[in-house]
Amino acid sequence: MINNELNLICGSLGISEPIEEAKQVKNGLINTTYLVKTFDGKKYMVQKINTFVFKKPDELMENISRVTHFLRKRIKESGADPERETLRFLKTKDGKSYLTLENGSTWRAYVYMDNSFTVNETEDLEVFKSAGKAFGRFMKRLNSFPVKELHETIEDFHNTPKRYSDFLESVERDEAGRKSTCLEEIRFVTERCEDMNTLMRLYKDGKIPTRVTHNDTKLNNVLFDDRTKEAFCVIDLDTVMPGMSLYDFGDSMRSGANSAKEDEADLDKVFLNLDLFRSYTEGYLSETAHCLTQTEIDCLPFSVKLMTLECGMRFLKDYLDGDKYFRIEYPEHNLVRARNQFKLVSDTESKMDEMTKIVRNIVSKM
Ligand code: GN1
Ligand code: MG
Repeated sequence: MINNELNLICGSLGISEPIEEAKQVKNGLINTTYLVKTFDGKKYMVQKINTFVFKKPDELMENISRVTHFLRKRIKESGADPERETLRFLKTKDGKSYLTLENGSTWRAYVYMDNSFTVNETEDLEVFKSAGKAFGRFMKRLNSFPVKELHETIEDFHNTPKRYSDFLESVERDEAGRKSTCLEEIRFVTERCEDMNTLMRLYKDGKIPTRVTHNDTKLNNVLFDDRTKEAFCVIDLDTVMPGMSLYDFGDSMRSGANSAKEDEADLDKVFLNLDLFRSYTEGYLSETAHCLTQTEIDCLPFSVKLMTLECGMRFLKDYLDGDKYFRIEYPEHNLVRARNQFKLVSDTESKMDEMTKIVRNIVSKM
């Protein structure tokens, strides 16, 4: 059944060969992704865009087209291979980079990168350092991109104070009748209300610049090379928007420097691994130190706490709303994710001084 639909989609996106094999890839929590192999041996990633989350796929794809076009030029200028280091999306006959079917579903496809792999979590310091370099390079290469031309694909995506007020509304509404089951977690968030505005205040005061940011820098959003084991291409460009560099740094640590998976229920296993923190920071700053401002560098440790708190708050909000946003595998899944993130926040709070020392030490050696 799905193969018939995929054949139709691929055909409309200019892939004439029929599909030999299609496998669902279960990495993301939002879109639905298939790795498709056609009979001529070529491979594509075909994705159904979640239009509940991404309400304007045209603007989303316009952002992606502009950013990948710009990256391709920059990569070529630097002597690297643009086909390897950025994604290439397929086009319909009318030159559009996505397709809406009669049933309303919206699809797009990009060329699969051969000899690559993704990592959901790692203890390997070199792997994580390499991810830091790749996300740093991504920001550096887009440094001169005209950021005002980008659409805000999800409004207020990392606007933490706004996320906090949305969260409080969900608590008040208690739509799924679950509030009584998570009072402790709600308190965890409200006790930290002072933190919500910290970065936004600096941003509004002009102390932190607007940059082109990825906004979803999970470790599994970068591809690694099978042979060299180096991270070479940043993927999942749906949330590329104007933002703060600190969103990307903090979110990478939230996902990659967590000693456990983001939905590990045994909280004793959840802590911030400082060795991983150091490695990623070394990789990231080796690419970006010259373009980051002192305030951005000073806020790196705090961003880890804030992005983790924000994500935990989003999971808890979704639990309170009745699981409308994130894909879940069992009824308490979002609550388990939220608890996990809050444990990581607590651990991060106790390690703030050490993180600051690590950042200073790295910068002093540059
Ligand atoms: C979502 O789909 P995925 O896994 O790449 C979410 C991120 C969250 C992440 C948590 C558009 O990303 O913001 O940090 O789940 N993406 C969107 O795992 O909301
Ligand atoms: Mg993703």
